[in-house]
Amino acid sequence: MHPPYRQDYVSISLTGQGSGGYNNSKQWRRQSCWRKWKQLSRLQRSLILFILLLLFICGIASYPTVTEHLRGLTDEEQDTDSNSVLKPVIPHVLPEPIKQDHPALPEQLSQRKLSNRRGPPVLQNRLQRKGNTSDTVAEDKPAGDQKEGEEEGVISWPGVVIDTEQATEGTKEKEDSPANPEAKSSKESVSRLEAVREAFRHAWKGYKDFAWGHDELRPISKSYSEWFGLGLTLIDALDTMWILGLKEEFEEAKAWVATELTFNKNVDVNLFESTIRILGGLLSTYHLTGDSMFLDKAKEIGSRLMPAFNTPSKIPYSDVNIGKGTAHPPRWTSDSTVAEVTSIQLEFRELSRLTQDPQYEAAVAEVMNQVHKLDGKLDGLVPMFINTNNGQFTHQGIYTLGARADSYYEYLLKQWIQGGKKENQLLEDYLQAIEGVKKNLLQTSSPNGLTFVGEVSHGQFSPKMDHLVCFLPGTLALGAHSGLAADHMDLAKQLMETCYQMYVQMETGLSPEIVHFNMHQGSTRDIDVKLADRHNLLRPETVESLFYMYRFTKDHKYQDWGWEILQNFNKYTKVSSGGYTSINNVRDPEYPSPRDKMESFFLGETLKYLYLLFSDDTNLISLDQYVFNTEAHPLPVWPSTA
Ligand code: DMJ
Repeated sequence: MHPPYRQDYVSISLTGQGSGGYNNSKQWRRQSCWRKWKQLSRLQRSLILFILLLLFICGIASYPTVTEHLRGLTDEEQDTDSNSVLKPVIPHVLPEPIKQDHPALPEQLSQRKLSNRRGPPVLQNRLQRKGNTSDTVAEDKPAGDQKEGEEEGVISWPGVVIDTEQATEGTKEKEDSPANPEAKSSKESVSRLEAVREAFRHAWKGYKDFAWGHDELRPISKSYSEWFGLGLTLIDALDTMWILGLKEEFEEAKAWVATELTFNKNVDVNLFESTIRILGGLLSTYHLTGDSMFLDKAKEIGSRLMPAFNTPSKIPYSDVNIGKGTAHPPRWTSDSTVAEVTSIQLEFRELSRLTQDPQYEAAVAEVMNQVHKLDGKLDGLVPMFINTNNGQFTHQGIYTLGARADSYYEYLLKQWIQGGKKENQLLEDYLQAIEGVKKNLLQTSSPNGLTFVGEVSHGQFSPKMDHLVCFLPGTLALGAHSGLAADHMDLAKQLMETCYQMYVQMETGLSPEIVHFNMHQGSTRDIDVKLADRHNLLRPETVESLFYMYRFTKDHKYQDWGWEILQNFNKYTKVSSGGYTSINNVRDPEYPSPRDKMESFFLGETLKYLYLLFSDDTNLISLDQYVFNTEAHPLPVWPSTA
């Protein structure tokens, strides 16, 4: 009986060797099974068939339950997936609960959910939708619009990955409760405040990891750049951390200032930049914290800057060597910039008040008095340069509210406010200048009639406007709030809309450095941008003005506009390893081209103003008690002595 079996066995063993025996083995298993089946009795076979049939019937009966269960599992998995979509690319940008020790935030702040809205902002023209504030929430392309091969949430270029995941993106839709608009508004405000804190932490992480104690972070190359070698970003950011309630970060920075910051250095610093950022930052932090260490440091840098005023005209030089105590103009000229010599007054006046040493105030007041009397203005508008030898304006004939003149106008009003609205000369110069703007620089664009501030060059009007000019709506609004003509507020509203359009009409939703407005009938678009002007340096002026406009009008559209801008900073300028970078091209959302620099004013100004914009607490730096210097450092309005 057994030989065939043995024969099979032998045959399989032999053919299986070295000839890919899988088929033979399978065949053998099939034959062997069949043979075994044949060897079973009829009863045994019937029993097996019956059991198989029974199993089959049970299987059919339980199918719906099983599929239901399986569907449930699948849905759960999908939920998990969508939750994972909600998570930002980098875990460290997840929002943390607000710390309870923040002086200005309510305790009930909760952890914010993140949304999965993605994609470049739609190029929008809000002009068609004026008055509808709900329209101002950014619209994103549907997910299906994403280009093939485009990795969601990340823009890459050689050596760089910028995190475009929207850590700040709209939680609004999910959290809104139509039944309770007040709760909605407060929830929204809390989540936006937290988003700014998150942006700050992310920027600070980059600075801490790669640039600690240096002037500026270079987030792409994970390094730093030095300008004055004085920890510029750290000092500029001190009061922002205090205002945002980031106490841990603040304490670390304070320890650095106390132990590492020294001004006895053989280094040339720019008088204006070091006054508004370092002196202003230290004075403001002293006022907010009451810690005299900051005042001591302020006194030291203030006194080391004083040699700048030792010029034949008393108009200060642009540069000072704070170690040697010498000063000089730039190598190529003996001129200083008008905005620079007239935008150091708030800080030096405050230093005199605090130290009871009049020399600081006297030096900067002399500059204002001279500029007040100078020939060469156009209806209160000043040229861009002033000579340090003869004290006269030079390169006359060009009038702008942009670079090199901007903060002259801002400081006329703010000094008047700082001093208790008594110094009439400052007020008169301010009012005359605003009339000069209206008469000479104000125009409207075509086709949509945007009001803008252009420039005059030797009698010729140019429809060019720097982003820097966007400080003006805020300053006009502050003036109107301080009792000046109501039509200043009307102009502020129009210019605010224009500055917002400078963002909205760009493909990244971020403004370029300079725009040109079309004025000819038949133009198809209001704004043109030259190739060389397409960069964005993370500047603050528009969000600064949005803050003033919201404080004074309580119109939520200004908060919504700021929210869009923050989201676009997160989308196009946030660097995954920490920090934010200025970019070269606001018109190319696919390749905004990073410049590898985070300016100190991004932390000193931009994020601070965004935070204050989203806060409904008008006592958080009350505009009746504080005046912001041009680097967003709040200094007190002097108490009345009358
Ligand atoms: C800042 O340093 C100040 O706001 C200055 O007045 C203008 N330039 C930058 C910000 O853009």
